[in-house]
Amino acid sequence: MATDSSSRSASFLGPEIMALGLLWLGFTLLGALQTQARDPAPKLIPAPPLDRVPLQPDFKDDQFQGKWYVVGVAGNAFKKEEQGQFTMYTTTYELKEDHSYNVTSILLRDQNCDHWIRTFIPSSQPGQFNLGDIKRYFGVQSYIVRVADTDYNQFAIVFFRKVYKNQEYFKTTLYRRTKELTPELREKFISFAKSLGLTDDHIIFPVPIDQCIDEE
Ligand code: DBS
Ligand code: DBH
Ligand code: DBH
Repeated sequence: MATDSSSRSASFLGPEIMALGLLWLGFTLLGALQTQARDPAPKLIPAPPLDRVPLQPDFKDDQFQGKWYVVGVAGNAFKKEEQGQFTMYTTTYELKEDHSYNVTSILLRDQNCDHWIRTFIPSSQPGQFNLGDIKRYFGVQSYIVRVADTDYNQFAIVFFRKVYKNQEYFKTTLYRRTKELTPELREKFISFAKSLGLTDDHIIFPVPIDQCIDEE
């Protein structure tokens, strides 16, 4: 029997080796615990399954192009109280020949206008994208973008999910073509965020500014 031969070989090794093995196991577990204490994994609301996130039907990539103001942000790593003043930024989508987007976000950071440029590559479902050249982003294991709802010329609601260092983060952004937010869109975004499992303290409405985001 298999159990017989394994216990026979274990006793054959002798008590000293067994004790060393247990000691090794003990230190390994202790080490793992210590690593966890030093670098605690943040407790996050789990991301909804992708098939439960709406997808804009009949997505038109050409009409989605251009500049969007980010007038709402919500996500499992966003906390209203801890974020301080969160200023408005813009994200601009430009279609390339191959139907990928060049995506540029411009943010005010420490009195500078930060440009954050990446590529979104279309997936098999129109309206869903993967981050291009993912190896450039250390620790990012997967990154998916899904346009949930848009009318192209006024608003869009976009869902993002990334796995970063084995942690699953998700966020949703409310885009507008202008800096103003209507009460109706505000409520629509809140109810969308809540449908993803988020609560009010995860939902942020960035403060409009004039620096950086008015260019072009
Ligand atoms: O681009 C993102 C997609 C993203 O930044 C997050 C989630 C999905 C996110 O949670 N970001 C926060 C933590 O990295 C942040 O503070 O930016
Ligand atoms: O700077 C960033 O990391 C950033 C800016 C705008 C970002 O990750 C994003 C939008 O998703
Ligand atoms: O590293 C990052 O923070 C990052 C990488 C890819 C990021 O925030 C993002 C895409 O939005």
